[in-house]
Amino acid sequence: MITFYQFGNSVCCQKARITMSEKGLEWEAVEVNLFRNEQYASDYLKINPKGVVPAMIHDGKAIIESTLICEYLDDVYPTPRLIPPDPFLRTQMRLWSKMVDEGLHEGISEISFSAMFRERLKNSTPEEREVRFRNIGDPRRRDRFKSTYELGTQSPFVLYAVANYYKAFKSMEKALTGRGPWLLGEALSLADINMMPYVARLYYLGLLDVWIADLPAVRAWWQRTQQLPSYIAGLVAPMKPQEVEEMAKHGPKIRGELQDLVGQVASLQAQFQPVPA
Ligand SMILES: N[C@@H](CCC(=O)N[C@@H](CS)C(=O)NCC(=O)O)C(=O)O
Repeated sequence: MITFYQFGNSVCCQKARITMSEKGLEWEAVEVNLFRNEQYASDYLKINPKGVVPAMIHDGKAIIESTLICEYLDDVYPTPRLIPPDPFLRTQMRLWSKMVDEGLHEGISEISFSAMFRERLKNSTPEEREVRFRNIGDPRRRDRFKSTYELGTQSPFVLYAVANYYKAFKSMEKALTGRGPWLLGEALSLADINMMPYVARLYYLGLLDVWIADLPAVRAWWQRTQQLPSYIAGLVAPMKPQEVEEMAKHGPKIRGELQDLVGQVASLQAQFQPVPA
């Protein structure tokens, strides 16, 4: 029996739901409304002391961190295998989860926040805002959050977000060119599933082509992904029409600014020179 604590449109919840769908699992969903600060409710903190979604209870044990939830599911329900058995390929698969956990997750929070949630937070009550800021225990996370709240796309954290996506898409293009159809080759793996929600969010914000307009292999991967039944069941189907509308409405407002930032990152990359041996 799986109990899955989630919030509809959260990227890390989508990742775990795609994994569960790929394996044909059934689960009971419990909504933790992040806009009502339910992630900080004392009962929920007993399950996930980090005060974030997702969390999963399986056989009475709480499992947190979406990357670990997906790996746990693959260990416990090995069909179909989403972690390659080959040790080298496993390291390749984990490089993609590291890319998400060490860059894209923060990146998409910054981009989504500056496009949509910033405005929502500005319109929330001073009490709700106060709880939000007070409960960011980690100093770096607090600085990031405040910076994007105050500066929007002018926050340096949005530039870092754009740069992380730039690197990720270039790596995807390289991995998929002349190979594929999936990131590790023939078989779909957690490498692909890790990336899907982070690409999908940009798509729904109307911003994806800012990065991938000239990356044909990534575009083909994205077309394939959109046909995948587990992607549809785990990400598309649970989305509410108003969430889709909100993304489509607010994303394009920051498009020009993001295009400028991509240009800045590209010229920085162009200055990179390997040191001759
Ligand atoms: N590394 C964590 C990140 C979890 C995370 O940041 N979740 C977001 C939603 S995608 C959240 O719950 N945010 C609530 C908050 O920041 O208060 C994971 O992958 O599970």
